[in-house]
Amino acid sequence: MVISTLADGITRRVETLGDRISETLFEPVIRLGVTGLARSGKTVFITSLVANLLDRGRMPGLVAQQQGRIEAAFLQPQPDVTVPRFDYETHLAALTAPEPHWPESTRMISELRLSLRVRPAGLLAGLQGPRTVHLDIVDYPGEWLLDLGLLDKSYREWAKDTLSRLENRADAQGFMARARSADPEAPHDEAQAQDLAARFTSYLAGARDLGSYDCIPPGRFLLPGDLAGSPVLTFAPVPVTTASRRGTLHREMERRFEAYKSRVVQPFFRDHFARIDRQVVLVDALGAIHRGPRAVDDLARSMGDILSSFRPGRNALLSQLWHGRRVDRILFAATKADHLHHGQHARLTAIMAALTRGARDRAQFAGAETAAMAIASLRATTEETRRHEGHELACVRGRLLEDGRQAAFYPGELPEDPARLLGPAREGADAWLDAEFEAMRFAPARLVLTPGDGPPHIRLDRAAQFLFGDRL
Ligand SMILES: Nc1nc2c(ncn2[C@@H]2O[C@H](COP(=O)(O)OP(=O)(O)O)[C@@H](O)[C@H]2O)c(=O)[nH]1
Ligand SMILES: [Mg+2]
Repeated sequence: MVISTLADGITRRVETLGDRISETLFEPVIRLGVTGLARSGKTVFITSLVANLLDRGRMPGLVAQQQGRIEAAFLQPQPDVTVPRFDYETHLAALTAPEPHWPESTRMISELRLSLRVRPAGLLAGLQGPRTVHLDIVDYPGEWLLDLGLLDKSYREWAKDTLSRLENRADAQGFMARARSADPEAPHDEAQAQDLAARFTSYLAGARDLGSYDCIPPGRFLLPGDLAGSPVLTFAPVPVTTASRRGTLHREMERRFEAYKSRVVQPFFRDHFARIDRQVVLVDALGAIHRGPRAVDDLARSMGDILSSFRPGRNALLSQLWHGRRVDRILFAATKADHLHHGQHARLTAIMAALTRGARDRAQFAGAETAAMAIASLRATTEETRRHEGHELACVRGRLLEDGRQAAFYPGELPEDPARLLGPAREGADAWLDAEFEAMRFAPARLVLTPGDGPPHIRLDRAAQFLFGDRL
């Protein structure tokens, strides 16, 4: 164990050194991580970002583009041959079809390399020819980041924490009854282990489907990929108080938990996470606000947990992997801002900024530069003002997802002061006091693109500028 970790560390060091050398001598590589909880908008973000980098007419906020220094952009084979390629063409085809639809949801890691040929700025402009900058975009589920916290825990500690988090959740009581009645010191019985794991997983899935933003690790239980059904995913928390003895349910659960850490969690952090340079975390803040104070509080907590995985020195494994290197910019972006009339975008941004500040405090984070933004990767609506009972209402209009009808929609008013939302969320209120906030799902709009333009978006160019514009 110790030896293999050490050896991994050494290989990484050599690799990092290699990266550095090739970076300075040859072509710079920016690894951009794109993460967020399920359905936060990762696939749509990457698809639209790539389309808008290939056709840059709608990217004036990207400084290198505005200065006319980007000569070309093209997709290339990615360097990591064992990671699935992000299926850009299929996703773009879905969004730009005659009857456009949102892409299928994906539940795995994937990667895409986009290369930009850029002329240098400033003093170097006259001296150097254009260089090629590679943008390696890595899409991975935010749920996986929350697994980092498992590495510092024993099975016993994890089981205790998890059971206490589930104790007061009404929908967890089915699983809790089984867990309480299980005798951890009885001989291991595979049928019982599978039953416990299945009930635990179905609680996690149910909570997610109800729109809970409270993510309980292990992240792979919901996004198993090709590990589905394997023993590393067949464990669950049961109440244990003593050290485990051979042949017991307790010992087997512990063994699988440890295997999950070393065979699933560690490789992800080593092979993918520790190589990221810049990170965007997508957040469905409007969805959480619609669901109420509890969802917003859960979201705030998850953001803190996600941010804490980027904290330098947070964990022995990571310190070893980062080697003093680290992610130096993290953007928290509230997605789907096209559900709001632009008159409310500043309020959404303020809420996001407050959540980000809260997450920094919660995670005791003092590392990378962080920023908050409200964006729409793909704008599905147009704006419209309607008169209603003598008032002017600033609405958005779009094609409804369920029946394809065109409708104008007024979501409600976000408060000017984010504390009006974050206060009740922190205090565990059941509902917003003064306002209700509706959520509506729109289908993507039919697109007629002028040559040179990518799909319509809101502030995707600013997001790109923050994330990698300084390196172009
Ligand atoms: N209106 C609007 N909806 C979006 C946008 N981005 C994502 N969505 C919605 O969010 C859903 C989930 O997006 P997706 O990219 O698949 O999320 P992922 O699970 O994080 O990859 C989509 O099916 C859309 O309904 C956007 O920019 N505007
Ligand atoms: Mg996806």
